[in-house]
Amino acid sequence: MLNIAQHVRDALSCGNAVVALESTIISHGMPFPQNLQTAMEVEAIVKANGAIPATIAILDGVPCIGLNSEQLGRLARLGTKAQKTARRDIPAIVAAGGNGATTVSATMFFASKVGIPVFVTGGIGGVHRHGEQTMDISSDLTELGRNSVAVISAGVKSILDIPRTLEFLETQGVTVAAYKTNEFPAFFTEVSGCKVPCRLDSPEECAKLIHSSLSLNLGTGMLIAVPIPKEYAASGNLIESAIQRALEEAEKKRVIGNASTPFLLARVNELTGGASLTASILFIHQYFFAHMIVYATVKFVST
Ligand code: PSU
Ligand code: MN
Repeated sequence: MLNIAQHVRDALSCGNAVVALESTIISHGMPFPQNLQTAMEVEAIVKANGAIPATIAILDGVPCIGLNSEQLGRLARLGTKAQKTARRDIPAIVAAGGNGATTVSATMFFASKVGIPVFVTGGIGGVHRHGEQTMDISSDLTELGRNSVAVISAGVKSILDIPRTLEFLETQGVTVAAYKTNEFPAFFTEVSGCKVPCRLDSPEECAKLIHSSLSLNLGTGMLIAVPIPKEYAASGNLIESAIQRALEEAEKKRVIGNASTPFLLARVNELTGGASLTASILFIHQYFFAHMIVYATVKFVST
């Protein structure tokens, strides 16, 4: 039922480093052709750091672990015509032979199935604002509680309720750490007002943490958050103000459920005249450099 790309299969069988990448960020995160360009650049950064990228998506009903450039192009062109696919959506897309762009939860599920221990992305889902009433809590969080994949990300955007997201992760038994900071980062800004239980200051420390979780066979996932580089703090703060406005609009328009994240991100982009998209792309590149530094030693420490 799974199609593992040959280069990913080879790397896994030789014990070489493989990094999982999600695909909702390609289909719903930005328009064509920026999405394709970003996806290709991100794969190139992973390769430049000595690992094999495995972008995960469902094409014609087949879950694909690792996409070739033609498949990546197809997904980028499909854009939002590909269905945003969280864990719960997987059986329906497969049964219908459809095209699904996997969120963090579905990507983690497939990464764990084929034995990829590390997954790098931009922002993950979390507890939505007013989640205590709507119960809109991303399945990314429950997936982190049930799969032993380490997700390295830029934290959680402030479109979400960050304190409750961290509470929920604690309940799920997810190890949460931040890189060279005591605070959990909020993607566009380094500060969220929330302390993390674990701080890591070097790639070696990250690698040891991942290794200890895996060797103890905890079975739960891990979130390592890498904050925005200081030089982008100013533009990050501008985007933060647009986020507040987008949140008010979403509430008035009663945008709910899985339409909420794409609505908010698109609206923030409009409100900032495209700046948030440009910044996102830039930040994603920066994060990938930071993330890959983290990843580079993971394999070394774990063997
Ligand atoms: N947050 C972002 N950018 C994103 C997403 C979340 O800052 O692109 C995407 C990811 O694919 C994530 C998904 O896994 O949205 C979460 O959606 P939901 O809140 O519907 O679970
Ligand atoms: Mn949701």
